[in-house]
Amino acid sequence: EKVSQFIEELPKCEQHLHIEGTLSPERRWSCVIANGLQIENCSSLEELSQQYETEYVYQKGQDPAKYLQEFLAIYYASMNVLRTVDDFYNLALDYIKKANSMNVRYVEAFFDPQAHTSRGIEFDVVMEGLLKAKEEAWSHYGIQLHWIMCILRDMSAESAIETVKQSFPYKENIIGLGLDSDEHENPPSKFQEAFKLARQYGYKITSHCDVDQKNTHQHIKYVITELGGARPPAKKYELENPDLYLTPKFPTGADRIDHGLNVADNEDLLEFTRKSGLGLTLCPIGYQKHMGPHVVFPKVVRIIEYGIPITLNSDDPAYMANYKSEILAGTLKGCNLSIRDLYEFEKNAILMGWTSDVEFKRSF
Ligand code: ES4
Ligand code: ZN
Repeated sequence: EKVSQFIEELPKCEQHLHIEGTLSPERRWSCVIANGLQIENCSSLEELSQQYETEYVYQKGQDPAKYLQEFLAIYYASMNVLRTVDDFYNLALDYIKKANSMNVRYVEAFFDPQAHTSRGIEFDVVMEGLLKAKEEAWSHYGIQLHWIMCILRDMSAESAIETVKQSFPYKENIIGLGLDSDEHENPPSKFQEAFKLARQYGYKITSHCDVDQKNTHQHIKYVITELGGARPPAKKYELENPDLYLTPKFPTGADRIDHGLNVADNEDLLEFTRKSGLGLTLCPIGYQKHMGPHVVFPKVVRIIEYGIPITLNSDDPAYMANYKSEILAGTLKGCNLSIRDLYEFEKNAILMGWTSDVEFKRSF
């Protein structure tokens, strides 16, 4: 009908997507074959697809508090098949083709280098594949793809610093540093030094503030006010194009918040977040699976009505079974929004976007 046609045609952005979370059963199986590997209890693509549909999706009755840990266990085990430059290139290009089919034109995607280096894959192998895909995304599909490197917060602060240092030769092709993986007992403050270093390299800064975590409000406040320390002065292109960039208002802290749904828990936090000038990358359809729509959608509505800029995103679409277009349709319905709202969220994404390409932003 009319709404789905509007969604299909709307030029769209993606700002909260883990590229490893787009690993389809088909691509995973082709890596198994190409690399001469085996997957436990699985001898065909059909069986693997079956696993994705039955075991990998959140099951009703599973403990919601353990949702993140259980998801991450599957996510890391699954990406073990990624070994070569071609594997990373194909992984990313599969997503770009999917994005192109949905008219997603601007992408800032996460990757998790430590999930690969910790199992013996060279940092350079990961980067070579991802950067080749970035070039192809632009030259062949006209999609701007930018990479946000993420630190695994359940690994050490030292490993984080080491990883940021490893990324130095690629700094022109890494747009930001993020923080993901298991938030339990892993506050953002643990990584302050790594994030300060990232700022020296010119990276923008963001962090997951996952939903309903222990000390979630503290973590959100820390990310907003402290993470990465002093923000560098605005770039010339940012100052000259204030209509194209969201301007963070506090002198210190992150440039964005990933998730952050719990800002809706109290008025103080809502007010504080709005004052910060930061935007949130929400993934409402992902939360809704384990938290239930009656909890998630009112919080999303509260954040929107408070005037905090948000974008709608798909997080780990191979496992959460929803890509961008379904995210928009599902959130529109769940929050009782209008297509005008969806248009505004894509406009927010452009404002929140970190690219220095003002021409592209203006043309969007
Ligand atoms: C993630 Cl949803 C989520 N949270 C934290 N870390 C992640 N890595 C991939 N998806
Ligand atoms: Zn995420």
